[in-house]
Order: sequence, then C-alpha cells, then structure tokens
Amino acid sequence: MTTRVYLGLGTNIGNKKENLTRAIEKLSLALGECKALSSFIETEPWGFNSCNSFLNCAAAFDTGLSPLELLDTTERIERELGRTAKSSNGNYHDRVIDIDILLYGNTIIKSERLTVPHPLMQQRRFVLEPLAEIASDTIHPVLAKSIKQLLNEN
Ligand code: PH2
Ligand code: MG
Ligand code: MG
Repeated sequence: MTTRVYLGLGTNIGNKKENLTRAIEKLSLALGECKALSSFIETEPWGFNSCNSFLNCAAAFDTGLSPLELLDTTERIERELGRTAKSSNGNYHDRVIDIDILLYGNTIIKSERLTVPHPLMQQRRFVLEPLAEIASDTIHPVLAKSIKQLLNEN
C-alpha cells in the first residue's frame, strides 16, 4: 500500500535550479518516480530578511514509507545536498535545500519531530502556489478546504 504525499522544496543559495533538480532526483531514487512536479517559482524570503530570493516548488510521490521514515529520507537528502543549520523556533536561515512534508495522504500527525499537514502551509503563498499547480482539488485534512481555496483566501 502506498500513500500520496506532497513535498514542498525551497532553496535560496547556490545554483537554485540545480539544487531543486538534484533534490527531486534523489527523492525519486528513494521513493520511486515523481508523480507530479510544479514549476519552479521565484519568491521573496518569507519570515526573515535575506538578500537571496528563493526558488520553490512542490512535488508528489506515492510512498510505502511511514511518515517518520519519509522524514528520515528527506532529512538525509537535505544533508547530502549540503544543508547545515535547521530552522529552530521560527528563526530561518539561508539554505541550499529545504524539503518539507506538506501532506501525507489524509493523515494528521502531531508529534515532537513532525507535524503534518505542515502547520504554516495555509499562510504561505510560496507553498500554496506551486502546490495548487499539482493538487488544486486536494483537501487539507485539518482545514477541510481545497488547496485552490486556501490559495484564493491567502
Ligand atoms: N522557507 C522558510 C521560511 N521562508 N520563504 C520563501 N520564499 N521560501 C521558502 O521556502 C521559505 C521561506 C522556512 O523553511
Ligand atoms: Mg520549510
Ligand atoms: Mg524544513
């Protein structure tokens, strides 16, 4: 059995297009083929000040991994691509790559390591815009609204 998962990817240092492409390649090796990929959109840093604009995208995979196995996988790939510091208590940093689990099927998870759906996704156009390209009618299991609706309200 597999679960449809949506990931949000972002980068704001180095060769951003290459960073996203390499992350998608590594995710595909680990999870199986990418089922849908949004365009790469340039966005301004949200929630912190930086001169470095972001490139963001969203991707869909069908995986047999559990949520925490998926998190282990995304964190390993972040490290392999050179990610160092992680954001902590809302202090964001420039980064080579960030891979966030946005949705894991309809599953709701609130654990110390992982909250799914991503707790801030409904506030972030840099997440909703690319996600709406590949999952506009998918329903957010907590807010009970489609991604398209969340984007329109944002
Ligand atoms: N990620 C953040 C904080 N701010 N801003 C943009 N534009 N794109 C991001 O991916 C991003 C951000 C935390 O992970
Ligand atoms: Mg993030
Ligand atoms: Mg992250």
